[in-house]
Amino acid sequence: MIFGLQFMENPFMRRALELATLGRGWVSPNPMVGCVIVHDRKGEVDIPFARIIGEGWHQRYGEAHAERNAILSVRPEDTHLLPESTAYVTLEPCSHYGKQPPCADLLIERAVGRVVCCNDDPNPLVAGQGFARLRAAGIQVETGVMNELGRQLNARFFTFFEKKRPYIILKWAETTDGFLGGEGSKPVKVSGNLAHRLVHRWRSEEDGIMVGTNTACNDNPQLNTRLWPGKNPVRIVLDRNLILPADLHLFDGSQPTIVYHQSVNRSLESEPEEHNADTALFPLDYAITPSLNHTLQDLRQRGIQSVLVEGGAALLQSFMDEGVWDEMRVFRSPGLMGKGIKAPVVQGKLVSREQVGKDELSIYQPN
Ligand code: AOF
Ligand code: ZN
Repeated sequence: MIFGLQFMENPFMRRALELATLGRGWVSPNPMVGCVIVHDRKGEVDIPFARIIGEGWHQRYGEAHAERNAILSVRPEDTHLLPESTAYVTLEPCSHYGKQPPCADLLIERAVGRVVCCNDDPNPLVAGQGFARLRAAGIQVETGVMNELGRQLNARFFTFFEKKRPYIILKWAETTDGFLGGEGSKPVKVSGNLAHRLVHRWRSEEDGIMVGTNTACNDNPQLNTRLWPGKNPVRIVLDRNLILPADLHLFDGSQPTIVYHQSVNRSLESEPEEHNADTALFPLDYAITPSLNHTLQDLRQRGIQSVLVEGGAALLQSFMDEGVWDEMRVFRSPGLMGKGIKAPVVQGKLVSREQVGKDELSIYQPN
């Protein structure tokens, strides 16, 4: 790889990255992928004279990959230009039969002249074989272009394969004097309406949302995306001794819900009530895991690539203590509580800060 290639701006790759983001919230556990096909005589023409002849992105899980959508978008009168064109793809074209046929084969079949990518695919089903197949067919291949932005875009996908656990986002709202909840068991609203809505958007972007026993019990959260048009994540609740009452929203069967516990005898009291047979309900899934790490491994086995941890304080702290987190999203809200449950002390480096209604949102990443 040429030095500095990973940061160098390329307008076509920038466009492909932009297209990829349109799949956010809809493609997981697949990565977001974009593809731009440029008639540039295989990179010989200066960029100002090159012309985009096709564009596409991976839109929905299970549906066509980015490369196929880009190829399909090329007008019939332009298809003869493919051998003189470069496909800018944000990820190595796949080489396996999954829900879709291999993109590498399609690019070979349509005789695309050159393929340029941001990242190699860490999925062991692909991992270099896509590039090998293209090269074997005589297609020029370059990778590592805007590599850093590609990794940021699919941080969940890369974390899942490289760290072998889901991507973890810790989220909470605290008052100016550093409390995230009151003294009693009654829930206290800390952040404002706009922040609330943003959290629902975040929920639609992750595979799972996790809460601990106290939060499940005191706040009785629904953990859905009713304030945002998006898919509902899997609900994950840690209920070590299976003490949560069956009438909580969490157990209403409206979304897939996993209950992690350490109780060998699953108590009958914790079974949900019989539901109305007319509605399609998800059965609760109970799993015994002795530690946080085991819980994460179980989630990995289930293909859950990212988890938004919504509290409470003890659960958030345990992720920090174990050093398993990738982002912290903290709302700081005006107002003082004086006493109550102390918010965790933030760690890591500040990567962004912005105002969301009356609340200030700060995002941190590990050092
Ligand atoms: C690509 N282009 O747009 C995407 C790729 O089950 P499948 O067939 O949808 O394959 C999923 C895997 O394919 C996924 O884990 C990742 O390795 C790759 N995703 N590859 O060439 C795309 N979304
Ligand atoms: Zn593919």
